[in-house]
Amino acid sequence: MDHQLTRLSKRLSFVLRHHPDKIGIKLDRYGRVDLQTLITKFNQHFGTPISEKIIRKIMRESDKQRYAIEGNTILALYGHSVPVQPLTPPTEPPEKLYHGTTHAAAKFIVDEGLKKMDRDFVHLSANQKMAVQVGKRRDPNPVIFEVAAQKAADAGILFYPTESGVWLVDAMPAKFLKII
Ligand code: HQG
Repeated sequence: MDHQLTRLSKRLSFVLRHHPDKIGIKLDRYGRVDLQTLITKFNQHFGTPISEKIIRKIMRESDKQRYAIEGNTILALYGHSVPVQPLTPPTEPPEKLYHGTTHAAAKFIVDEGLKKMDRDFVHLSANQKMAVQVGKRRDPNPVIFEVAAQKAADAGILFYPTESGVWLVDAMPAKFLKII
């Protein structure tokens, strides 16, 4: 994806995940907003204009599915810091999931487990490769945790799938985590 589209995608994430108020839009409880309203307000606020065609191009060319267009609305699929309810009901997870992080964070995580920190959920990856990518954002040689997801689900933890291979949980106690 070219530089310009990446920049627009980051701005879309910024408003749909964290600061809808910055451009004067309101998300519903699932994080959705009317697509045409978003486009109008986005273009009033930012210098580089966006259109439905450009948004669909970003969605096609991104490495990950960050947004979904649902009817006449658009939403970020994960990554919120504003409170939103997941659109999908909780689902039985695969046996294992993964989480990539920094050495500094791993020191806390082995004792405290995974906490959601600044976001609305803890993010788990469907496979090791994705976890490495997530971890590499902040550590060139990230620590990868394997999550005993099915065991955690048996213990009552709710897992919310997203279309992007990211699984969302409220928290993950240390006893279900193992460094691999
Ligand atoms: C860490 C990107 C200390 C956690 C990615 C992580 C992902 C703790 C950081 C998505 C902790 C939070 C989310 C504890 C967790 N003590 N540190 N007890 N528990 N942490 O960015 O999972 O490209 O909010 O390990 O690809 O890194 O934006 O979460 O390092 O899918 O679409 O606290 O964001 O997607 O960082 O990344 P984040 P994340 P996009």
